[in-house]
Amino acid sequence: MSNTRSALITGVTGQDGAYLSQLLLEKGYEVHGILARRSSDTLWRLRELGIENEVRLVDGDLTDLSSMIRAIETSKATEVYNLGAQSFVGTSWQQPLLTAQVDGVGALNVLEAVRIANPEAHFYQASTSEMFGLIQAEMQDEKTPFYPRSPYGVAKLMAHWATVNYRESFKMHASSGILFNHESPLRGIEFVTRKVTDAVARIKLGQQRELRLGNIDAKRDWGFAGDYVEAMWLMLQQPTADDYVVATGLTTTVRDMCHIAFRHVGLSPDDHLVIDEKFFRPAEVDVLLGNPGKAKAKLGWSPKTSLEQLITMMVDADMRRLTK
Ligand code: NAP
Ligand code: F7E
Repeated sequence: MSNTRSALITGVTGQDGAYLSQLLLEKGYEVHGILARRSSDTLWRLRELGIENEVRLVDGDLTDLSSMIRAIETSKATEVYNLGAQSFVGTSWQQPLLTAQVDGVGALNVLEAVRIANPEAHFYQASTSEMFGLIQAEMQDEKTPFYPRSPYGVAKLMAHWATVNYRESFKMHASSGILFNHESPLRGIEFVTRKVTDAVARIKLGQQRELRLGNIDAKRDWGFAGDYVEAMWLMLQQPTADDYVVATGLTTTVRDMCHIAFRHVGLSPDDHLVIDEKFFRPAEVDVLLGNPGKAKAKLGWSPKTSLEQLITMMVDADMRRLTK
């Protein structure tokens, strides 16, 4: 009988799925990941980390309960990480029903699949600071009331409460990580940090002249995805399941984040940044600032990467990609 631990990750092709796979493989896990049917290549992140052939891919979709049950059965996973989502807030106003199906009902499908196929498995739900939305406290922690401001936030709130409810109803080891924004060189190009670092690299290389952004007064608590996946794993190693805020405890405007990126290549945003109404949202989350005190005290987790280190790492990675 093998002692190898087995994990199943939904959203394995996403930013966090790739870093979490890498972490679990390093720890000796057998890693299984849900691969949703797409016509284009979605494996580039696993490839960049050199683990494309080490992750065992299982066909499935969050909106298809039967595929989730089969994946849990065949993987024999004792840890299930639900990271799959339509995760771009802007798109959630264009596709609110899809976002609700994938991010809300999809999470319920995974919870049901765990309950049916292996109720002893430890479950992680990728909750989000977007649930705080119109913030009800200057610094948000696990006790701060929620006030989502987008269809994405609303769908994620359903998934969060479903996780709490399955823990309380069925005594499942179901934890919810309320993660604040986390970024990396593997971040999707539509999110503001990567949009900025990619544009800065292109401008430096003479491939682009301007960078068009929306609300640069918005403030976010940004950390490094590689640090944050460790917190996910730590949650599932605890004797009891719980909810944790994962954040840096610092907040920065989009404007100041841009300055870091441009400064790194000896340029100034004043010469390239254009404000474009097109990128403003119907309802904005003006500021987010998380208190990671509980995660520090109970999980022994703390962020290791500063925003300056994160953004310069991303600019350097985009420069390398573009000059390859
Ligand atoms: P991401 O890069 O957008 O990855 C999303 C993943 O979900 C992709 O693998 C995608 O597959 C998959 N997916 C989408 N629809 C699916 C479906 N119907 N069935 C199965 N899989 C599906 O997101 P991320 O940044 O890694 O974030 C991971 C999770 O944490 C998400 O749930 C996100 O909402 C949440 N979160 C993120 C942050 C953050 O700052 N990054 C903060 C808090 C919470 P394809 O590659 O095939 O599209
Ligand atoms: O926007 C402002 C925008 O799209 C950050 C997701 O991972 O984190 C992410 O959601 C801020 C917002 O991330 C542009 O209005 C200005 O205030 O990078 P973002 P997000 O919406 O905070 C949370 C925690 C998640 O859970 C989500 O899955 O930047 N902003 N100008 C812009 N944003 C974008 N994308 N593009 C712009 O041009």
